Amino acid sequence: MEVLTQDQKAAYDRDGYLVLERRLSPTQLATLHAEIDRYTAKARGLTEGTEELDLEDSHTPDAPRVRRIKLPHTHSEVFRDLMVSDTILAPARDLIGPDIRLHTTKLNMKEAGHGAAVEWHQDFAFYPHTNDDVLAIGVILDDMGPENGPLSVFPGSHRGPIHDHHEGGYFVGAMDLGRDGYDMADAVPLMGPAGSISIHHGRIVHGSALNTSTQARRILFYEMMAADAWPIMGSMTKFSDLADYDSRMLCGQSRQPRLADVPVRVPLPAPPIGKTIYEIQKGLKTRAFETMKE
Ligand SMILES: O=C(O)CCC(=O)C(=O)O
Repeated sequence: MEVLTQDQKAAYDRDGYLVLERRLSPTQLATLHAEIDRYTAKARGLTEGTEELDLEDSHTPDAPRVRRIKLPHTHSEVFRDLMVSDTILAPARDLIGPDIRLHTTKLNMKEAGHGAAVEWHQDFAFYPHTNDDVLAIGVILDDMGPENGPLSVFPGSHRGPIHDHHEGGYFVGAMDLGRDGYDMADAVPLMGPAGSISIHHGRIVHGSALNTSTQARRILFYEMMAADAWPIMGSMTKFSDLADYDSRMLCGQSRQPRLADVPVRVPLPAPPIGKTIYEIQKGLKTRAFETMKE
């Protein structure tokens, strides 16, 4: 083990998540915050999202509202450098081994007063793989409390089925908690001071509410998997060829696929609208979380 204790690893295996408090220094945090400001300044005047920025439905050119910085590692050295640092990769290696491939990155903003909810889902429903050594590391960029829309998880749900994320004949990227036997009261919010790190398993059921508080809740996700977990048909893992796929190695070496006995559902037919989870989940008729009333 590089940074985690055996107890932390056992807790992750049992519960499907971990929170590691205060892993980033105040200087690192300040650098990340400044980099975010550089991006959000670009939103003023925009009438629609760009390659870099996904905008809230309530965004206007004069009152800019950024929902997500898309694929930040592809256009920002600050976010890329953190991704390949031991701050991120050492705990990942402790959990899924030395050979790791990137799935994607995103910085979900959830600004004070309006940051969008994300409906309950399992990441593995969006990107089924040949085994489930798949996880997401969240860099918590603002103090995360119960009021500002923390990511919440159902402990142990990563050991259960992959639930149906379809509605109206399409993949809508969200499940129905009641139908699938969950009680919202059992969800655990992953909270901690800014600079902490959350880790959640690719199969864990998770979601987060609208941020109605006066505090921002920004979190930077690095999603990755063991290099021997290969995407299966329909997985929203985008690559053009093997060279492109292998260029996503974060550490160690590329591996041949390893097949494990894991539950899988195929996220097809593809959603009729959009590419981001916010757009895909618009296909849902009944939402668990309140949306902005504007
Ligand atoms: O930002 C959040 O609270 C949840 C994000 C998430 O689960 C996702 O983007 O897949």
